[in-house]
Amino acid sequence: VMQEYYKFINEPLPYSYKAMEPFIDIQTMYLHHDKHLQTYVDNLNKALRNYPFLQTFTLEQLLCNLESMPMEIRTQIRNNAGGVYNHRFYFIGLSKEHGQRPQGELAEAIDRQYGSYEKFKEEFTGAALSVFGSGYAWLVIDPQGKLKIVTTANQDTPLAGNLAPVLVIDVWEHAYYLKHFNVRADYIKDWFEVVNWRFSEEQYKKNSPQVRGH
Ligand code: MN3
Repeated sequence: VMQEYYKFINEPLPYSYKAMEPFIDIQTMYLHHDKHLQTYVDNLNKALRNYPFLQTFTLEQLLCNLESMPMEIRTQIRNNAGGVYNHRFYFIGLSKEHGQRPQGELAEAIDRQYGSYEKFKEEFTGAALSVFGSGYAWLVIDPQGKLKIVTTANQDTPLAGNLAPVLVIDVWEHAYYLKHFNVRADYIKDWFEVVNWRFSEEQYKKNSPQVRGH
């Protein structure tokens, strides 16, 4: 049986490129998905080309086991599996139903942890603004089941730190420069209008130890 050398594919967006207008422009969505993310997919496949065993791994398995990846491709896996994972999470985390707010158990947890959605937004915005250079801001669940806001650099993921992602914003300049230029704060404000809180709540329920009955 031939090995599957090009395992990872760039899954199409679950909405049209223009679905985030006027908050995120059509050209940015197209370039971000079809060019930037595609490059990570291609480079990940290239990195794994001579490692048939690793081609059976999921993105999560690659990223949670970076320390045991072959030295000569470890950095490529970190950057490119990370790039694919982070971008998929980011794109699935956007919705064409604009103006959503946190709901259900996640909304309750946010209120408990941050006082209110507005206060959470302030804190999350501060974290997203604080990312120096390229990276992401995340809402995650820590191993104790507590919500936490963290930032990651480049294409690092929270997975390696045993943190389960709930929400992410990509603050690499390619995510906003065409529309918002250098004003990251404006992009963050617009991004909040297109967050897929339904997806985030699913992640929360899936990963919250309390909900799992621990
Ligand atoms: Mn990006």
